[in-house]
Amino acid sequence: MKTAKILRRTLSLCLVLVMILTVIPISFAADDDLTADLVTVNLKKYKKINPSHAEASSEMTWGTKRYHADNVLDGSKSTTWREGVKGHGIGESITIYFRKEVTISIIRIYPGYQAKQTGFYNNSRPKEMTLTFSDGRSCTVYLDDKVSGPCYKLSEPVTTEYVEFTIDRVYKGKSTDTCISEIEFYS
Ligand SMILES: [Ca+2]
Repeated sequence: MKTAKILRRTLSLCLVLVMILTVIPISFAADDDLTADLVTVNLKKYKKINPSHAEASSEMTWGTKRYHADNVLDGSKSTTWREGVKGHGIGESITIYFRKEVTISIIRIYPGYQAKQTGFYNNSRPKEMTLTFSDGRSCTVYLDDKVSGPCYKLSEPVTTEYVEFTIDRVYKGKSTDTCISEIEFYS
């Protein structure tokens, strides 16, 4: 009888330990699980962040036109960054730097070359991009194929020195070159 009691207590203790060991890793995983979710927001409730500059893994030059990285920060949807490698630019990236660490809540992206509707569909547009922050965390944004400036809310505000956008998948245009017209950040 006494042995049965000890056995029951031991089993109960083991069950509790298993439950604790299962829950602990899940709670740690949840902390690292950063996401960027498409949202409709009133941007007037957020403060716009002024970046320092942009650098890209490649840029296209065509005649006298240079489609450089800083074109995503000039406030004009008629100017664009255009990656400059052969193919659709899968794996190419553009990095936006800030003067000091900033805390970002919302990221707005104007994908493709938004100068004209024809310019948009003539060039390739990002469909999926990985965003990487200076603390090493990253998340993915999924973009619709239309002339627009969708906003993405981070699952928690991220303090960072830069944001790197890497092209993972694209909507193919007549030209293989992939473009981004503007990127904005809000805290
Ligand atoms: Ca621009």
